[in-house]
Amino acid sequence: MSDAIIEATKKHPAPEGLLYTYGTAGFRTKAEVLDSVLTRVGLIAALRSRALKGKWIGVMITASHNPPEDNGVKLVEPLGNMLKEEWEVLSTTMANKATPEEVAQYYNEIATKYKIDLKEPARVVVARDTRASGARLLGCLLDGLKGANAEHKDFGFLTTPQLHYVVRCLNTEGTSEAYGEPTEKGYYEKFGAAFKNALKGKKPQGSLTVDGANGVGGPKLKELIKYLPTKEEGGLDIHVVNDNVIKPESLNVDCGADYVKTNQRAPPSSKVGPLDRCCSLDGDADRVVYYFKDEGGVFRLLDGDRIATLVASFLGKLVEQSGLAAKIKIGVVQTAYANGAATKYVQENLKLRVDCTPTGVKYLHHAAETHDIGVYFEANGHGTVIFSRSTTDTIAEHEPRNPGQKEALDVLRSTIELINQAVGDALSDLLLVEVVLAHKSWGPQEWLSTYTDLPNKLSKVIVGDRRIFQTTDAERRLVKPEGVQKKIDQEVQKVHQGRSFARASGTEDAVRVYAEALTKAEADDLARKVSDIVK
Ligand code: 16G
Ligand code: ZN
Repeated sequence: MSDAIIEATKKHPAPEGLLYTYGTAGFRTKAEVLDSVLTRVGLIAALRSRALKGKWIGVMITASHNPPEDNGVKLVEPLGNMLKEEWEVLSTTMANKATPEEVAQYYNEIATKYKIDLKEPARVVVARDTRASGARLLGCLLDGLKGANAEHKDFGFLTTPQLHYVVRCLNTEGTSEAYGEPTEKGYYEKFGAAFKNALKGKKPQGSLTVDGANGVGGPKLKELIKYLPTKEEGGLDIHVVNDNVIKPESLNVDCGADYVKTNQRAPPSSKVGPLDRCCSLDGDADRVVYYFKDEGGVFRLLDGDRIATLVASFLGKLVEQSGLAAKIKIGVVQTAYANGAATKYVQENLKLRVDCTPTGVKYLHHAAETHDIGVYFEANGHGTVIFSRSTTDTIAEHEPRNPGQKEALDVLRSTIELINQAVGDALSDLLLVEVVLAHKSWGPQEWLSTYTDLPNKLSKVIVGDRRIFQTTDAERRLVKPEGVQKKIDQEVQKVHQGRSFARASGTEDAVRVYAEALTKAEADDLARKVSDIVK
């Protein structure tokens, strides 16, 4: 097999002098320097599958919300989770091997070290977003898979969460944990049916305008709509905008979840009226944020924190109304970017526990797994809800004592079906939000009025070497460079309800500074002061 690996690697030589890292979002950088990485990811995926005795491993080619000229790749574990951390390190080492011979040697070293039987089958399922570089990079990946003699299924264009879904389905097919049909159609059927059942006759008010970021999410949502009840059937009136995937250079440009969240404004192309619900997906449709114009025409954002609070309160009520409150506890997981007002609302109004973890889905997901029901969302709109095995069983086996309990239990069960538990999924999340709003008979204004966000500011600071910034306490405090945290603390104390932190980005060569305070002026000022300190 070594010869085949050497051949494959030779076709896509690694550029000199570049250092690749498998970070929080896999490998992600300019697409033009990713060929060698893709081939090697193919080899790693094959090894990972063989290590798991031929379980299906996913490979997604995407750079999410990054600009059109970027691309990236990440690996998906058999149940649809993020790649095991140990394997992130192996991937990084593999990507940085200089010669084809070293690559082949390292392949065998991994096999020896992890006692991987190279005669085991290797099965890999691949998909990509709509970036122009995707087809070329797919070719590089397939060369790697061929070199490792791996079997593969190519699903063409999918959203990242759809790929996670397919991977989970393939590995659970025919078991008691079967997740669904391992096809794109299976995805639409599952979530379409769950949406209808979870609505349980409640009709969504008004319409929803969805900005697809000119990425893969737009066409996939249009497909999903075919499986949803129509407006006439009591369903949702959805308008898809920014769904131009024919022009890949428009991906994430002046639209999409990241644009809306970072700039705290609607895409300039938005034409909706006051109180019309809108949401934006990111380039691979694993994030969603909501927003609307209030009656005074002012832009209002309903971000990941808002989705988390909305969903946690809804599930809390359903659990209680089903007669399960004594058996099932809900926990909410956030990162340091969660608005202080959101954290306070969950703790004081919803009376639920809040955990804070470092940025990155794997940390949040892991923390959410410690709860019966774990609701996790990043403020940027990435998140989902996960139910422990025993909680799922408890809900499935529970016998309602009266019609009220039965009603709540039915909705709870369909809501579980509607949630993509493998990973945060913009399409599933938006259907979930719509179900909650329909049940509560809420428009965006009612949703917004549950609490008032503290004004905040997020800044990006370019520094000489971001690796010197080391954090503790879920990234809320700096331990290095020495003395910097003390200076930040001094500035924070000067403003009302101030909070601020600085952390090295995991996806860009920069340090991010977050600040919040009682007034916008104070938040902006605090962000500026802290940026000056870390510069
Ligand atoms: C990655 C993470 C996302 C996080 C973002 C932060 C995953 C799948 N994605 O996109 O959760 O919010 O990085 O970026 O974990 P930053 O480190 O540049 O701030
Ligand atoms: Zn994304």
